[in-house]
Parts: sequence; C-alpha cells; structure tokens
Amino acid sequence: MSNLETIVSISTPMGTGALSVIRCSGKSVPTIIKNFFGKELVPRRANYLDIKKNNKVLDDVVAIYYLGPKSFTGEDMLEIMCHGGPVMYQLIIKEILKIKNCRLAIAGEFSERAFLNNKMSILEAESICALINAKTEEAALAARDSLSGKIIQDLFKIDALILQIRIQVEALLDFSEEDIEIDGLKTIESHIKNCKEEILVLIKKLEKNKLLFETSKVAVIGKPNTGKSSLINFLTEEDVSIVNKQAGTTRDVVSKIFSLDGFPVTIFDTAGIRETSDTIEKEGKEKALKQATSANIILYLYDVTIGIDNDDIKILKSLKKINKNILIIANKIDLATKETFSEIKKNNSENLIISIKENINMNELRSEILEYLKLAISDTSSGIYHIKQVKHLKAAYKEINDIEVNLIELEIIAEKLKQTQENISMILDNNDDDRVLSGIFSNFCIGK
Ligand SMILES: Nc1nc2c(ncn2[C@@H]2O[C@H](COP(=O)(O)OP(=O)(O)OP(=O)(O)O)[C@@H](O)[C@H]2O)c(=O)[nH]1
Ligand SMILES: [Mg+2]
Repeated sequence: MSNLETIVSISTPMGTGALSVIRCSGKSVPTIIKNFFGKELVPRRANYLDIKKNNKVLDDVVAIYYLGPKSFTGEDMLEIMCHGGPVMYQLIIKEILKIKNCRLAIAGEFSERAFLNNKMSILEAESICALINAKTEEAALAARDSLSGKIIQDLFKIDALILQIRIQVEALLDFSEEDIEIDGLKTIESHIKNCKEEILVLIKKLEKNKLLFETSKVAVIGKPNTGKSSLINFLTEEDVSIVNKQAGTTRDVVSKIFSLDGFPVTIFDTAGIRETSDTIEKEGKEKALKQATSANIILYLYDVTIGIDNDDIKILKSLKKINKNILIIANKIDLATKETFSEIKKNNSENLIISIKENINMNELRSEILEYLKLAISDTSSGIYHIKQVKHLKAAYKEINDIEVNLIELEIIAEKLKQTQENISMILDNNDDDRVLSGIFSNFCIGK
C-alpha cells in the first residue's frame, strides 16, 4: 500500500440522516484543510466553519483535525461533520478527491492503516470488526470486552507464566542431579498445570467469541411434513415459514437470522426431501442439499411416530458425504400414546426426542444445537475471527501438554516450553500475512 495516497470516505451510513461524517487520512490532509477552510486548524479541537470551494460555501460543518501519529490511523486525519443526506457528502467528497493523491478508501482501509502503523493489534482490529458487525447484544458486549484489551492481558499473563517456568527449568539444568530438590520439580509441574489451564480457558473463550461474532449457519433437513418449518418458526419466534399438514409445503429455501441464547444463527428452512416428479419440488430438494453442504451443522428431523425408515437412511447417507455435523432429532413425541412412549424412547435412544407443538425438550434442543455448533466450529479453520490466535494457542497447548516433568527430560522440557512461548509470541506479534489481513479488513464497512 502506498501511504502517499490520502484516503477519503463517508464514515456514517450512506443515505439520509441528520449528520454525515467524512473521514480523510494521509499526507494531503493539511492541503485539504487549507483548500477548503482557508486556514490551519488546531489539532484535536472541534471547529465550526464553512467549507468552501473557490469562495463558494458548500456547507457549514464541524471539522476536527488529528495530527499524526495521535490519530486513529496514526496518520494526519480530518473528520468533517456535514449536514446529512447523500447529496451534500457526495459533493464534498467529490471536491476533496480533486486534490492530488486523494482517492476513495476501500472497506476497512482506515483500520488497516491503523494496524500497519501499530496503532492497534490484530486482535483489536478483529474486535472492532466484530463490534460493527455484531448481530446480537452478547456479540457486541464480547467484542467490547476483547477491544478493551482483556484477551491481550490474558496472553501476557500466560507469556509471563511460561517465562517463569522456563527460568525455573534453566535453574535446575545448572545443578547436578544430586543437588536438585524434588520441590523444584513439583513447583514446575504445578506451574505447567496452571499454564495449561489458562491456555485452554483462552481457547474456549476465543472459540465462544468466534461463535458470537460469526453468524453460524444451521440447515434444517428432513422428509416432508416432519416439522422443519414449525421448528424454524419456534426457534425464531416468528412466522418465517408456512406450516401446513400437507406434505411438500416448503419449496424454496427460507432463511432467517436470529439469536440463539445470544449467539447469532442463520437458520435455513428447506424443502422436504422425497422422490418426486414435481419439478419445483425437485429443484427445492437440490437447493436443500446445497444448503446442507455450506451449513455449519444440519438438524435432521424425522417423525418419531414413523421412525427412521429407509428413505431417512438414504438421505442421511448422502448428507453424511457432504457434511458430517448432523444432529438427528425425532419430532412429534406428543403423538405417542402412553403405551408406545417407552417403546419409541427405546428405539430412538441416540437421538433427541422433541415435540415442537407441545414444547417438549425444546430447551434441551437449543443447548444441544449450541454445543454442536461449538464442536463444529472448533474443527474448522474457516471464518475470519481468531483463526491465527486459536491456531497458535492450540499449537502452544500441544507443546506444553506433551511435557512430562522428570529430571531426565529437563532439556526436552526447556525446548518444549520455548516452543510454547514462541507460539504465544506469534499471537502477540503484529506480523501478519496478507491473507489474514485482507480477510479481516475486507469485512469492515467503508469508512472504518
Ligand atoms: N403433533 C405434532 N404435529 C406437529 C409437530 N410439529 C409439526 N407438526 C405438524 O406437522 C405438520 C407439518 O409441519 P411443517 O412444519 O409444515 O413440516 P415441514 O417439515 O416443514 O413440511 P414440508 O415443508 O412439507 O417439508 C403441520 O401440520 C404441523 O402443525 C409436533 O411436534 N407435533
Ligand atoms: Mg416446510
């Protein structure tokens, strides 16, 4: 990236509003100030002035100048608050872009510059991105928490702990075997145990954040009439899909984002799968299978009064080939008579038995979906949040978990601790490859 270029963008949502904020960052900011305000601005002070082009007033605005490096990006920056409405901000931006070396910013470019100028870590960049894109209150609060540097603090704590253990191990290495007190080894062992626990807690926390920040995809699949649409309406607490006793009601994929105990989830209702000559239903079936491929987990519904029949087995077999995260759910248990109830339970013991209609086991279903999602995302490396951190933490955990504390292996222990610490350092380092960077910053909105 050439920092010769000054980037310009709208930072408030595009469209009509009371105010719009235009942001500029780069070397041409002093020129912009001189050209449009005709005077220099005192940094970090709100100035109420006219923004003029060739002596013609375009608008009266509030402008704040930030002198680099004391700015969000670390460069010279200018924020102009003009009257809202697309015409005014577009007019001002158009005029600013006429200045040499000024161009429109791409999504996330302000934050990317802040990162490159060491104004924020990759973790903070991710947190800002998560905060802006938060779909639930819990996600916003978790992003705020990690933005406040809590995760970095935890990492430094782990780093310091490993260093302490390394020093203890090095000290033991300097003694001859006879002189070593067994207490020394015991202390190392207990510190290693603590450290392992801290690393695991952090991995869990980051994985939970990942689940909060990235909207997971859940596809509901099953034969016609098993209650897929009813389930979607129940979970989202809305009439998202048509429910009808007629088999083949849902033809297209219907989706809805909702908060599953605070975790944002997009749920996909799909057409019931069965052999059919109906071309629309056939297309619906194909779409359902496509959805199953890209979902994090599949909820496979069947009618408990019918049980899992050959068709279910056939569908499940083909589903397993495209997605192994399948939660099998038996619905309509309310229809079971007292006599058949225990028989049904016995035959379906591996699966969750529910009744959407009578709200039986629905809380269990919610928690099971969440648990399943956690498992599903922990063994994927896709997504944009915490990929690097979780990868290095897991590598660090692997090293430290391998350690067997005994006198003969002191040198191996020292080496493994070194590897553990190197992995932690890699998270704390601000050196990231372009793949990670573009992944994060392109998810930012324009002007951030
Ligand atoms: N008794 C009982 N009926 C249910 C339950 N869940 C859904 N139903 C009924 O089953 C019928 C089918 O429900 P839907 O939700 O439309 O089923 P679907 O799987 O979406 O069906 P298709 O879109 O046709 O594939 C409706 O009459 C629902 O009221 C349940 O737990 N118990
Ligand atoms: Mg349906």
